[in-house]
Amino acid sequence: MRIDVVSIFPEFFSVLDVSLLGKARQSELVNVHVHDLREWAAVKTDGTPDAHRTVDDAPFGGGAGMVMKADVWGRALDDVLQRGGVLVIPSPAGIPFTQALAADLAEAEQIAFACGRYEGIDARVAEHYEAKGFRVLEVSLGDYVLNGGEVAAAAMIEAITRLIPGFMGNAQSIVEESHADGLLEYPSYTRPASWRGLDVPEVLLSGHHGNIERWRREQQVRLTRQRRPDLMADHDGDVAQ
Ligand code: 6GU
Repeated sequence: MRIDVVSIFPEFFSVLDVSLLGKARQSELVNVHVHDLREWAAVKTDGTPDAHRTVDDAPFGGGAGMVMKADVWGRALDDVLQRGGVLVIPSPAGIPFTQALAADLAEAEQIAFACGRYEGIDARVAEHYEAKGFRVLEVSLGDYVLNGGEVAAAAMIEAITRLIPGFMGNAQSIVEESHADGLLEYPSYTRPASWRGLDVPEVLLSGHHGNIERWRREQQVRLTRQRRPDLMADHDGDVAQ
């Protein structure tokens, strides 16, 4: 997989060099290229130079904040977006980013992340690339507002790349983790069996695999009901109602 990120804060993405993702980059399962949007702001569409390398302007219709310019984004994405690539635009107004969407995007040949700041990117940019036949997704991490798309893109890149086959050491831990089956993960414990007066649930020490599996499923349902009742609709027939 190839990932391109375009941002006015390319240095932010040094976080991708560390952790598991750094390993995947070295193994060339994923190729990440980070670009500075201002590279495409030095010369205007009419060929005249822009010494300030302006990337934003006031919104038509008035209102607070600035909007990122379609012409600058168009020049950048014309260069960066490959044939068959998916354009992802992080936005608090986007569709929800879920494990299912991450798994879907893990199959893409290329993903280009267009990280906007301020009040977002001129809406014609998404419209243009959609009309050109690209898959374009405006995607939100959740119902809160970040200053820009950078943190969201980094989170999405981590969630997507760890699903690329061969990336994770232990494929079973992907099958069992939170959200893989629409439920939150069961609680985990390790030694010592007793710590500050708190004991590990007896069943986990029993060696009885059937009972352990049943207990873990009950815990998944209990935690999901308690913390994420919105996820429970798909599991109405499950244990421990
Ligand atoms: Cl994708 N972008 C911004 N700016 N804020 C967000 C978000 C994205 N997801 C949640 N909040």
